[in-house]
Amino acid sequence: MCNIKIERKEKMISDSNWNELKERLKFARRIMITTHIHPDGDAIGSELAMYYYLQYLEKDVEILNISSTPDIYKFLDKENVINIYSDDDFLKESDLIIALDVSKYERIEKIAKDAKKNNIKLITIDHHPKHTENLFIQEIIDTSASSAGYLVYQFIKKFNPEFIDKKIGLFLYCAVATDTGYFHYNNANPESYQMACDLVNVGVKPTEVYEKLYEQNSINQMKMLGHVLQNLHTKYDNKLIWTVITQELLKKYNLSIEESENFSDIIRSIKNVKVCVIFKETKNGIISVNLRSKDNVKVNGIAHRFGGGGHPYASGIKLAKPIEKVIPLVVEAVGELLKK
Ligand SMILES: [Mn+2]
Repeated sequence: MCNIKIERKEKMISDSNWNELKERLKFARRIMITTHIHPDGDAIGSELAMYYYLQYLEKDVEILNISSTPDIYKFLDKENVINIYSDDDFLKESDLIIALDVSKYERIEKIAKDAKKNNIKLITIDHHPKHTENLFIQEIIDTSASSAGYLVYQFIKKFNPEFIDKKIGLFLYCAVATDTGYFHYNNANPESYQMACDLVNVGVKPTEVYEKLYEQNSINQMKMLGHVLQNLHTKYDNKLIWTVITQELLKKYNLSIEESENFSDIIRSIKNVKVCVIFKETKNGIISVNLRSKDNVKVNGIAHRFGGGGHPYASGIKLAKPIEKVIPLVVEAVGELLKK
């Protein structure tokens, strides 16, 4: 047991927050769970843990998402309980909607609009910074938490620790593991290791999970990565490395944009690089800018400046401008950041 007190950057979620949520659940019969568009491992893992927990509490519960589950996370949803939100039938009859890993209601798109229209209470459990304008009646937000999964874990552990078994442990482990880059990003705090330790104790197998999450690349993904690595651009003494993924390139290798998701991890591994940027051309022509950084260089300021968002070391921007205009804007902004 580690007895060192952990200094929190911000006030932790208090017991009263969790009690308030528990109280709301008590009076809710039907509950809808959702997460942001293009869900990641934290989103899917958190949803599944919460889903089975609410079932355990004998609630009528469904997971309805805006986007489909990425292939890489499908192994988690063995019983196919995650569905796409297509109409408001279930929503309309819900007493509560719990959004996980969502701080901005726009990220649940139509669900936010339909919840408002039907007057359904929305709650969020998240680790992204708060947004001022919001629809949530309760925001359980802790930006010092590694992941939404960590918060869901805290909640379940507080009221029903016996419920966290190997099955639930896997969901929670994947949530925290994916959001911390398998425990090596800056948000991999002592609590995430403590949580991982608890989950390994209930039977989660880190080696198996790693293989499922990170060793599933296709030959074409590796070939396209080869192309991307051949075409890296460097600036500011290699402190910035950037590359471009076009629709043409994706077509050539028969890949979707999501299948290039983990490329930034590989690029980030270059010695002395501080910021790594991938410019991705989406199908509708919008440029998605993926910013990753290390060594205390925080890129979320740049993301905010261009209307994007995210975490200090992993943020994103979407710009409806031609790529040749987007690149110099971002490259210059990174240059200013690195001068500081
Ligand atoms: Mn997350």
